[in-house]
Amino acid sequence: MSTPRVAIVIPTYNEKNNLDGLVKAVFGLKLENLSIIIVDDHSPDGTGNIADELAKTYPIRVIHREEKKGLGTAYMEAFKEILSFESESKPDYIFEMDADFSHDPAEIPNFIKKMDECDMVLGSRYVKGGGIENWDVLRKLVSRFGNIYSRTVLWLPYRDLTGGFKCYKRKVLESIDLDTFSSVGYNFQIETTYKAHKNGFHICEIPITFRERKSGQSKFNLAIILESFVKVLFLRFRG
Ligand SMILES: Nc1nc2c(ncn2[C@@H]2O[C@H](COP(=O)(O)OP(=O)(O)OP(=O)(O)O)[C@@H](O)[C@H]2O)c(=O)[nH]1
Ligand SMILES: [Mg+2]
Repeated sequence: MSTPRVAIVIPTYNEKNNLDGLVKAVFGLKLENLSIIIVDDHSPDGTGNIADELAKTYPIRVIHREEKKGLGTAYMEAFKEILSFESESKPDYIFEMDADFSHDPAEIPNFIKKMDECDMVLGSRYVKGGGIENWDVLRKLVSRFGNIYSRTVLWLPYRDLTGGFKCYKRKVLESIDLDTFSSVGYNFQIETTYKAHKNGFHICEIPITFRERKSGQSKFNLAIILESFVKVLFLRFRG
């Protein structure tokens, strides 16, 4: 296959201290056929304007939404837009990535390489070689428990179901009905992998090192945990 076209989707909410550096680090990899799609939810800190500025220099498309509507719906909107591109500009590989440097841009080439043999690659903190830096014990426990819970309820063989650094072949997204998603928030990560698995795709995991954000505020809260708890049960029993 010729060099695959790669699109990296980055949802942003109040990431003014991170976005510029991240975009430059991604394009600094000098990968061919790479573009970024930023979905900004009218960030009060002006991240959307920074995105527009960056789009003047780099191959970036910015989707502006009028208010904060959740990570899951941000991805869904970006995926729908990508799938509606003219066929010659449709990306072959589509990444999900956080804006806050928790996901290391230097690991992007590892995903692309692994995509030769897989339909979808999950960046995993819980396989050999993966890890987490600077999370407190409580956050680690919640993540561990969330993974064990969803693995068990959904009968999935993957170690990291809640991570947000992952890559899909376009056909995987085409196979998933993006209008039937029940998750608005972070549970989206579990739901996409579950649906891809049910559709029979070959899903692989590679180790990543996740780093706690250095700048900006965490949006993680109890509502996110509760959404996942309930929605995983919904997924299991309603599909
Ligand atoms: N567009 C959009 N982006 C969001 C929303 N919520 C979170 N994000 C972005 O999604 C990515 C992941 O969110 P984070 O807040 O970093 O979530 P996290 O990594 O679980 O938690 P912290 O890093 O501790 O805050 C970041 O790039 C956020 O800016 C949202 O409602 N809309
Ligand atoms: Mg984060």
